[in-house]
Amino acid sequence: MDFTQKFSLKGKVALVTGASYGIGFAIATAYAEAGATIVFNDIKQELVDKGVASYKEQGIEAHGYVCDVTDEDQVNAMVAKVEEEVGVIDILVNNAGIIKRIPMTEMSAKDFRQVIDIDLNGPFIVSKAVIPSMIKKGGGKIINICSMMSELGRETVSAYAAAKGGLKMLTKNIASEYGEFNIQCNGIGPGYIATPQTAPLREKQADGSRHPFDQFIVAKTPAARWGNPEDLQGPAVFLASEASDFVNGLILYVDGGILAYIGKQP
Ligand code: NAP
Ligand code: GCO
Repeated sequence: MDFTQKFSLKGKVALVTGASYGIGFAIATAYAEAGATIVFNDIKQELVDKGVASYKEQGIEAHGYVCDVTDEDQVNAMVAKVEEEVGVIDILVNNAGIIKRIPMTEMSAKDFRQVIDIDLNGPFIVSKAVIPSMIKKGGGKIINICSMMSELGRETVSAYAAAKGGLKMLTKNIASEYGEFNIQCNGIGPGYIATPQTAPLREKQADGSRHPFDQFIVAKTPAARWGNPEDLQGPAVFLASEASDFVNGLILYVDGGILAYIGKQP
């Protein structure tokens, strides 16, 4: 048998949430290249339209839907529409997410709740919506986009770390509860990736020097660079494919070695 066929996604329907651009877009384009039909959502029609156009530029006929992952009615309606118009979802990537960088004691409960709602409740709502059809179909793959902050804290990201830590455990619980139905649920923990979400951390300073955080992260990363969304494509295809059918409840950190490294002696 051609072993590489185990990494094929031919004939599969993949929903990647919040995938008009950024990490979700990179993962979806890799899935399309591996043979999957791409479905994605965003909260604004204009972004869905932009996303469809971006996929088209890559030669991909993606199906875009307006849906806020925190709204259970919208999610259930979207999943029903996808099943009718495209097919049962075989692969779900819970990618949609936000971050608010505010010192905890200055953060409103409203802001804290919004991050938890999108980054943790969203994946719960969307997973709950797709699992019944996955069970009927004989199995499926769920990949949750976790974070370094699923393991580490830092100043100003209390809500995000709480959400991503919770998402790590939701991943393990879905794996535990639905493994017997041939559903594998795993996470990807990206390191620091160059996307719009981290752009503020890489902004050039007034004097043209690199942002202090940019310098900090490069020093903390054994690979000595920021990650690119494309660095996540191989791990994402692996976790969506038959090649990972006995992998369940894993958080696969794709971080250039940050979590392994104590840091250079000053
Ligand atoms: P991004 O560039 O900010 O993109 C986030 C996407 O999620 C956008 O398309 C956004 O749509 C969408 N979204 C936000 N709220 C939503 C909602 N309620 N319903 C549906 N879609 C929603 O972020 P990214 O860097 O690509 O990150 C993607 C995922 O990876 C996130 O979960 C993030 O936490 C995680 N992550 C990122 C990094 C990194 O270094 N970049 C590292 C680890 C983990 P709008 O444009 O309409 O807001
Ligand atoms: C931050 C960054 C990180 C990254 C990512 C790291 O402010 O520390 O935004 O949280 O987004 O989650 O894995």
